[in-house]
Amino acid sequence: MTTPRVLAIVLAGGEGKRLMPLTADRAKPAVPFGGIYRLIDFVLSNLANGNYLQIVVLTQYKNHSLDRHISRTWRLSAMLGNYVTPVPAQQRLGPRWFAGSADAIFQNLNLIYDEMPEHCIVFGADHIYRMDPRQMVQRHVDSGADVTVAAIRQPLALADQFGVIETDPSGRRIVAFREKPADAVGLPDAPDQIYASMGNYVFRTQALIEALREDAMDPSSKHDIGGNIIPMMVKSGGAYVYDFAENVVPGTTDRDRGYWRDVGTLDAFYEAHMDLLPAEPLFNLYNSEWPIYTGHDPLPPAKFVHNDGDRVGRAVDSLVSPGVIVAGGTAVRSILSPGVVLQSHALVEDSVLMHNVKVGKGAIVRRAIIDKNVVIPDGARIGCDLEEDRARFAVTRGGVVVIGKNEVIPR
Ligand code: ADQ
Repeated sequence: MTTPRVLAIVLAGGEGKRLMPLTADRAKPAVPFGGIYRLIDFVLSNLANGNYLQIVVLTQYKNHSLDRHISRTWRLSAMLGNYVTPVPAQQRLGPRWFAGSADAIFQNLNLIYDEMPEHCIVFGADHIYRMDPRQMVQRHVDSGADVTVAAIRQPLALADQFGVIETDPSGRRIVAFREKPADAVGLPDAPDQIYASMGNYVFRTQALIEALREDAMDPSSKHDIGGNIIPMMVKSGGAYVYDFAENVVPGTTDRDRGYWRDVGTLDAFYEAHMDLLPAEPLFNLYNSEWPIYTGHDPLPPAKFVHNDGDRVGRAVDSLVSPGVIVAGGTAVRSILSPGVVLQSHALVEDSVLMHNVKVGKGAIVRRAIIDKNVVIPDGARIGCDLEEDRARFAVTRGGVVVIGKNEVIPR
């Protein structure tokens, strides 16, 4: 079997408005996840585990922490011709930013010409999942498609958040693709479900270049892959679907196979964290056959100690990162990121605490996402009275309190 030459392009320029305040000063793919990771680590790990090691990451908004994370963590062997390169918007074609995801690739066509791959993988950067991309590329090559779109069944109620796919009776060829329709109908065999695009595509390079050029000349286009490029390719008959349910990833079980979450909203982001916690998690970070890679500062091990001589710190059903000190406090069903400190009698339940959050003595934190460096004063109550919290913080529709990075909470 010959392996085709493939260049991977990761779209990481999304603004992530719906994740505010977590995206106030970082790009969505740089948002921390699961204690020690950032969102972009998941797509990059899937590509690296699949042995796709020439990767460009197109960035745009607030890309500082994203660029730093990629260049510090994702250093592949240049000697072997491997790379993960962050490419910020450079206004190469005049004084304008990327108009949309298609324009982002169009403005960087030189990167494709440099490699002249036979196929281009184009994947989004803000999903939590494991996927072996080789299986999708193989299907794409076998079918001779111009583009292959990865798809997964999702609830009909969420249709307006996704590209919705209709196939021919064989289930392989796409006959209609509508980006975020307000009037989608369910699938014939499951009226409450739709077939959603995962925002992951494999293109025949030549077909991609031609489509981008045609799109660039259309003044009415939004220059969006889901909104413009895929519908164009559907019209010309060259768009096929790859059903994610067929993807088999080493080390997954019946419980976590096929897990995929778009964490574009705060509630989805919170729920995806809770999926990590059960003894048999819905997404298993401990699958060493398909590791999720990341990088972080060298930190000492987490420690659990008595404080005030009365009470030992403990954490149950929780993920505890290096550098955490639980000094007499208690964490239940929570994620503690590096550098978190819980003081005596502090109680943290069902919460996500990002780097260096300090929870003072006797403070209670419930159903909350607390971004980096926030200090919760002694005795504070967060998530205990949502009316009170709404006056001070962001509270999601699902009732999760969200406190932004460096926010100062008055005593
Ligand atoms: P969305 O996620 O809403 O839908 P979009 O906001 O374009 O689409 O983001 C897609 C990816 O492209 C993200 O990784 C984002 O960071 C990146 N991106 C967005 N604008 C960019 C730009 N100007 N430059 C570089 N990168 C950019 C998409 C598809 C849907 C599909 C869902 C699945 O359009 O069809 O159903 O993903 O989550």
